[in-house]
Formats: sequence, structure tokens, C-alpha cells
Amino acid sequence: MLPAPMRPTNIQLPGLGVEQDALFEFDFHADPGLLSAAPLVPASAERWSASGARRSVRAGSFVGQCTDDYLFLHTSKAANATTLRSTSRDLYAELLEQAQKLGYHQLVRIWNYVPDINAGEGDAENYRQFCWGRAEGFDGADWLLPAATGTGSADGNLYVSALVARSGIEVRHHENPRQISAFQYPRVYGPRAPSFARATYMRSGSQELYLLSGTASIVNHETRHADCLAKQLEETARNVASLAALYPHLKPIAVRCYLRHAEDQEACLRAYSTTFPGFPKPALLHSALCRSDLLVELEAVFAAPN
Ligand code: 3EB
Repeated sequence: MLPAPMRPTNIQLPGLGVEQDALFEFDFHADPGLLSAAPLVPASAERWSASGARRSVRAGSFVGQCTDDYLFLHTSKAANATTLRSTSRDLYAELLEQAQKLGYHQLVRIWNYVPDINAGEGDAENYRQFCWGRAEGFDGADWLLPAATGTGSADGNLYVSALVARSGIEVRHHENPRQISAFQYPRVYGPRAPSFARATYMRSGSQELYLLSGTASIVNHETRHADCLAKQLEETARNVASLAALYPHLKPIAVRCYLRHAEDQEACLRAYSTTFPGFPKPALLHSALCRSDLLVELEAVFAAPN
């Protein structure tokens, strides 16, 4: 007998309307266009919903949906070692220009999936080229950096998905006291530092949502426990706890766990159950990570318990 299909996890974006409609959905098993990472265990989809009527939008290289409060844009583009910097720069410049033009001025969450993310030596590494181009895309524009994820893509494409809010939504970005801000990482990590905040909080009336960036075993700016999955997960849990402490009344409702080595999945789930008590079962995704010494990275959504 087939297992019963899992109900998607509903992530409700703060907004004043009552009617909720799906704005976008990450279906880990059927949606390779949004998420270039292979699911390791059956995981329920994330259904991000917002109040108000939803319209489709096409904006330059991006497609997506919007409501009065939110704009979700998505694109993917083939890129390699020689084109990644300029492709990232152009896509980011375009994203910001299009969002601006459509009247959405607050970035709240970005997902980046970078092809062959650890290929290339030193500053030529694909992730560093991506960070360089992304930073150039932000240059001269007046945006606050939001929570983000930056991990490997499973094919030759760079995937960028962005959620942007209208100015009526209250948006606050946060840094982690245990970590140096990614946008201030020292030069050893590349010519331009990664452009993201550690977490983004959103509120409208009494509705709140708190989005944690991809979080890994990094303290200050250094990777800890380079070769130990369990210890990396524990360090990650301390980083998550330190961000969660800013909004102690909010609880985790959705978790994605990006795992470098598929063969670590059982060990990872076992370690997770003790390291993240009270957290929901994670969507476990097989994906390379932005530093070659990282084995695991985790992102989480927190909301008020209902
Ligand atoms: C880190 O803390 C781990 O480049 O967009 C996490 C989240 C990481 C987002 C990004 C990278 C990004 O540096 C890597």
C-alpha cells in the first residue's frame, strides 16, 4: 500500500486579510524548478500562503506570483565557472530593479542554489564568484539584506527565488551574536562577502513570522568541527538557539536540513532528534554546501503557536 500523501506545512505570511491562498509552494518531490536539491526522506511540501487575491507576474528573467502584500519571484539560469559572477550580478540587479518597479521594497527571504558550488580554487571557487556577483548586483541599490540560503544546485543552473514585501509589512533583519555578520566576513573567504542577514522577522498586526537563514557550524567566522556531523549539528543548534532567543514566544514550524553526504542521512536524523528537541521533522535535502568543510546546514521558520 502506498503511504498516505503528507499534508503540506502551511507557512502563513503576516497580512491583514483573512482569506489565505498559496503564494508559492516548495514541493520537495515534484518541483525541481524551485528547488534544485534532492529530498532524502519523504518530506511534506512548504506551502507559503498570503491573504488577498493572487496574480501571476512576469518580470524580466523572473516569473512568480504576487498579492497586495507580497511578491515572490523565481528564476534559473545555466552558469559555469566563467559566467557565474556576471550571471549572479545581472540576475540580482534585475531582481532588485523589478521588485522596485512593481512596488515591493523590502526583501524578506532569498534562496540561492549555486551550480558546482565548491568547484574552483581560492577566489575562483564557484561560491565565491557567486558572492562576488551578488554583491555587485546589490551595489548602488538601497536594500536591506534579508535572510537567505546559499547551497549547491544539483544541475548546471543557478536558482534564485526571492520573497519581497510591501512597505506595510513590518520587517526586521537580525544578526547572530555568536557569528560575525556574513556581510562582514574577512577577505580570506573571497573578494566580496556573502550578502545576507542571519534572520528576518515579519509582522502585520498580531501575525508574526521569523525566518532563519541557512545556519551552519560557524562560530565568529570559522567553521567548527570540520569532520564531525554530530558536532556540526550541535554547533548549528547553538546558533539556531541564539537566534530563536530573540523571539522566545515563537516556535519552529518548518525545517529544512541540507546534507552534503547522502549516506549520512540516518546519522543526521538520529542526531537531529536529540539536538533539536521540539522541532518538527526536517525536510532532508541532499546538497553540497558553501564551504567544503561543512557537512550540514539548516534553515527554519518560526511562528506563533495556534
Ligand atoms: C554561512 O553561515 C553558511 O551565501 O546566501 C548560509 C546562508 C550560508 C546563506 C548565502 C550562505 C548563504 O556562511 C553559508
